[in-house]
Amino acid sequence: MDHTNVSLDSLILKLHDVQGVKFGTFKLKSGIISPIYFDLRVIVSYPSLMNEVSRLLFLRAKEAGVIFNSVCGVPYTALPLATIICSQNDLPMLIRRKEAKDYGTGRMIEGKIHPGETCLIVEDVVTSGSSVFETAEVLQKEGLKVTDAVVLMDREQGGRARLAKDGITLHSIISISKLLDVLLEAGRIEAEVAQSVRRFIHENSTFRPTEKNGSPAAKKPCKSLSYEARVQLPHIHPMASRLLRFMKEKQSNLCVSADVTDAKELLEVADTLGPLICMLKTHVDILHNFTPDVTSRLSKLADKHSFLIFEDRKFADIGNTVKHQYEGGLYQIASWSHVINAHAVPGSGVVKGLEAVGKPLDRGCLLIAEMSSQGSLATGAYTQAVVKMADDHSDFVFGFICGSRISSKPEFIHMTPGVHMQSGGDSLGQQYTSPEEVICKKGSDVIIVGRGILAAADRVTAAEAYRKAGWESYLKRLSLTN
Ligand code: S5P
Repeated sequence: MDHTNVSLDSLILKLHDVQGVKFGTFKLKSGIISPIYFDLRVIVSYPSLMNEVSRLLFLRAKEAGVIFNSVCGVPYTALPLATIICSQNDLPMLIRRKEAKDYGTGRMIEGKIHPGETCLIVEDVVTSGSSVFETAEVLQKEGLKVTDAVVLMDREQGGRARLAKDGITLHSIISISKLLDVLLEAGRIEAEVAQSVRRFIHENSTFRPTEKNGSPAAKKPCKSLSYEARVQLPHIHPMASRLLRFMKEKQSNLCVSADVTDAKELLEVADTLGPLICMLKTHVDILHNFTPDVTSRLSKLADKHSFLIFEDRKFADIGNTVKHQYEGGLYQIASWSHVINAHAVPGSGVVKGLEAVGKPLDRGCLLIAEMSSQGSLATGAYTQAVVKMADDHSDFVFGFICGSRISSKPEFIHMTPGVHMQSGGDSLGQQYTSPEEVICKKGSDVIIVGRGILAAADRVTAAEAYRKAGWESYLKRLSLTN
């Protein structure tokens, strides 16, 4: 038995000692009669218990490889737990107000908010997941990301599945099954009591997942799965699987953004950098000398060097219009570009329109969930809504343009632009992050690099440096999270 198990068993017994968990007949807020009741508020009267719970919550997040910048406790019981975690681990804390102040700033969150950063949620008990979700919503409205929550007790009544649907992975210290096992073994409860609690939990689930990805591999967060393991996922999109294969074979998570205005130069970039990249991103509408011949040559180069072509058209109109824009016009994008992207702002019609054209051709689409440019409006609740749209259209959408990992589903590919070895940006609002930050810290999968390579005196040497940096960051991430 390892140390964590020993302390977990004694923690369960202590919680029972202080009547944090009770058995009997209890009328819940919903009117339902429950044979078990948790009142974890009592633990504030037991400092050593508070410290132990806080230590285990933090440890759980670390073990799961969660990457976060700040911590927020769901009011009220988890507030002191978050305080201890932050104080002992030197982490910034955020406090969610239950009610907005009617004077001063009227803020719902106290503490310094850095939009774009990730906040870990801490909670005492999760039943349906709604309290965690409400806190996540408030944080997201302020531009923060919420990817994970840690909880002392999971009542196993659907909270985990419900939160997963909203892109939040729940990590618990104690499950109700474990609690019953330990109390039963210690002679604290009778077998019939345990049985009636199990039946009650089974019959009172608040959420029945309808998602298709129930395999053990699919449940592991993507940051700890290798690219090749993700190829094997049962519900992986064929385009994601093809890309992950190229990435693995070429040891490259580099997508070059070939933002050049001359067709000959575009083909030269594709041919010389082709061996180093998994994807080539184009903006064909900036070419001054576009002819259909350019795209047929580009397709041949993609075959020759094994990379995908991604026309960065950013479709953003009603379904009927984007259908025409994708299929026809001067560029006939659907006929040669493996991957396209779209803004979610028009609603799901944009995806449906694109899908009608792209699906029969086995194409794939990325949704723009966040942007690298200063002052981008694609944050918080908008980003979450994009993740939901992707979930709802995963037959065609296989990933995101984003700044960091925004979905816990390993089937989705996260691609990040605004990447440069040197920090800073340009005079028009572009903001740069390093390959290591993007892949290792933010948990994204692919770096998109334009001027970092195109503006270099020797593009091949620069591309190789980015390939190496991206790949080594990925290997580092794997070693940190496994
Ligand atoms: O948020 C975004 C989304 C995209 S697709 N920010 C971006 O910069 N892009 C694209 O990535 C942009 O259109 C350009 O083609 C590339 C970044 O180029 P760089 O030269 O700044 O690396």
